[in-house]
Amino acid sequence: MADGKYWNEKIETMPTQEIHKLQVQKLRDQVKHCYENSVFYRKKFDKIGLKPNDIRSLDDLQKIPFTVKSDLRDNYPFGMVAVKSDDIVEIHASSGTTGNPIIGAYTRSDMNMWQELMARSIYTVGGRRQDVIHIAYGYGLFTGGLGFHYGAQKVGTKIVPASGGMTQRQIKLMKDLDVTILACTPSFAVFLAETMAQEGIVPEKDLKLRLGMFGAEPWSDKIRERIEKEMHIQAFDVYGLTELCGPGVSIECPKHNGLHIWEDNFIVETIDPDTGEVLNAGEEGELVFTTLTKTGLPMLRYRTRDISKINSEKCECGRTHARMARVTGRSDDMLIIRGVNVFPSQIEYAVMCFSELASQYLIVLDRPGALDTFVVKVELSEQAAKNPQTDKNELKNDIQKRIHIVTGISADVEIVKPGELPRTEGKAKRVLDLRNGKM
Ligand code: DLL
Repeated sequence: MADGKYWNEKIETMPTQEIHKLQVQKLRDQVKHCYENSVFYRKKFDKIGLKPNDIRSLDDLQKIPFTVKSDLRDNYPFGMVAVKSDDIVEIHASSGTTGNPIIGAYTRSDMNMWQELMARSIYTVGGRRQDVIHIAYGYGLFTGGLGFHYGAQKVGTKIVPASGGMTQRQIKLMKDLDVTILACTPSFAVFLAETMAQEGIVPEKDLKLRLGMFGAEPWSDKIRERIEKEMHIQAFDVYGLTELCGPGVSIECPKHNGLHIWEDNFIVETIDPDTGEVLNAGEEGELVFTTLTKTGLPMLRYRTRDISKINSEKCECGRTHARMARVTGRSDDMLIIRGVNVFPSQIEYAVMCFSELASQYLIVLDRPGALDTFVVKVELSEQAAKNPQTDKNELKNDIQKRIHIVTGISADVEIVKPGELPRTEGKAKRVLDLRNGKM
């Protein structure tokens, strides 16, 4: 149990040169582990004649080919795993581009590492044993709920595992249980704040809330200001992905000048998303992570598709671990709708099995209030339009159910007449995202 300013002062404030030395040692072990235990990595290395011993410095990292989301999809579920099946103790998942989810398979030591990183993250924002944390990230396959839960257990806070939904009840619990930390997506935080205002709750009077840990989707400083003002709290950005562990990859400190990446567990690079060329610190590009301590499903040079930039200077908070700027976007077509990752190809997969529909579809996203609206417009086929037996209401319900099964979230389906959706001459435009600038 930590006390003082840092969870692990030695590691968090370690001089950069020493962190790099530690990273090289761990990188060599991680590469050896991958080569010796994962058929996937061994094949990848053998194909270009690379041996684990060729990786002796951080610069050598560039010799290793990138790992991408489709590698996980193609090797679903356990083709990339680097331990015996019995050593996997927990599995999480997020959306893949097609029917297969992206799996995170963790060993006991991976779970310990994740818990430690989440504990450090909660501690960094000021969370302590005396706090009461309300976790309104979804529990289950999504890493948000349980990731925070494990970290909070290690810090020793009182945990309210609220998960998603039932907004009014969540607010009541926050009030009655003297909740001091709120952990959820930033859009749900805005929604909670709006609902509190409608219910006449004055956070600074009625609640003990003081900190918020928000992530899993992009948000802006404008939204931070709004949440901080409306909830009377300090808000922190938290970043992570299932493939690396879940939340706990990086965390904003009280200086609010970037998110510290836990460099004793990850090496970060930024690359040009088009050419793959490695960029210098400070240049904006796609984040690429290499895990240093993972045993179940290690990731060597994993392309996240998240766009950001890195600042390696020591932070005023005393931590030396490099900081990433807020994620500003993605270099692929993945959409994050109400905190859930959704690929347009999943919608295509869901709607194309209905013979009553033509092949055009359009996803329309908006954010009129705090939460995203998600509409899928589909076109009736000429044949179905002419057929008096076609029951549009039944069809709409069936499509909505199907989309929910495939993506895990609810969409509003609108069935339009044949030929009504816009056609383009070049690449089909499948997404109309009107949320930009609203968050
Ligand atoms: O979203 C893990 C997480 C849970 C992070 C709770 C923070 C809090 P996935 O479902 O695998 O994991 O989605 C990962 O979400 O590649 C980013 O595109 C996006 N993302 C995550 N955190 C942030 C953030 C969790 N703070 C994908 N800002 C990532 C912007 C974020 N985007």
